[in-house]
Amino acid sequence: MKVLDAEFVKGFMRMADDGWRQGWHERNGGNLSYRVKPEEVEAVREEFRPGEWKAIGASVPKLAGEYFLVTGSGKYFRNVTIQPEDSFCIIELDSKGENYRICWGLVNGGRPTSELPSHLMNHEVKFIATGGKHRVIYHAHPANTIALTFVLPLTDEAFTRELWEMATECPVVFPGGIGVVPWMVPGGREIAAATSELMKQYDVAIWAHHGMFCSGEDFDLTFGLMHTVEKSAEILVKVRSMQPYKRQTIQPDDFRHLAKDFNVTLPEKFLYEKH
Ligand code: 2HA
Ligand code: ZN
Repeated sequence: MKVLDAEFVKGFMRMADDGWRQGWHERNGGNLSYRVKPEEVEAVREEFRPGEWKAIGASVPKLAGEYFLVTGSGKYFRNVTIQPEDSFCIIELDSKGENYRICWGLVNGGRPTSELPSHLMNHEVKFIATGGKHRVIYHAHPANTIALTFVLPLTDEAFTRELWEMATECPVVFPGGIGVVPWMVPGGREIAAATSELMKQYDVAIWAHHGMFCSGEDFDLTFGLMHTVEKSAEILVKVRSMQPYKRQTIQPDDFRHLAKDFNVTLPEKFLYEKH
């Protein structure tokens, strides 16, 4: 089968295009990666032309030998559906999880996303934490979430609680909460380590003054998670634009009742009393 005819590749392209249409991917902003299933690799392997091994810039031994579909560095999400072979690639990791090689795509040259260390370290943490269930890591620049990083305290507790309060579905969609990374230089091992540390407990990490990372089992769940967090952030921006305080909101005990009825566990550290 041709790579571009495979369902997992079509799903990847649709998600990238959905993100572009949301306005989350100005210029070359954002990046997306998917850990390809063994049977999906076999189905398209005939088109693979492996290149040179190159250093990942991080060590991910638990992902040795895995294949990833990943957007290219400097490439535009806007072009993913119309120039797929130029915009993303399939990479293979070596037996140590320290080097990668491009097997398909990026036909006009280039390399995988500048955030490859963050993507792969997040994949490794989630691979361990979910027993291999999570396959998608998504980074985008949604404006409302970024705006909140200028006005809310940069803590997991503040972001989780404020965004839970803005839409009743939120504590059900991300019951584990949200992690926050303070401003750091993007692209390197340090921000990758800080993000993957948070991904041990959360499926969402916000990068202050930059954007968001989400992890999930498939394209629908991961896109839906980013979409839900950003929608909630948009509501908070609207509320704060009307007046600086909320006249009424969902209270800690309301969340406890919701948790019981919806069978989710909401950590008590997010249900603090406000003064
Ligand atoms: O340009 O979003 O964080 C890609 C990015 C870097
Ligand atoms: Zn970014």
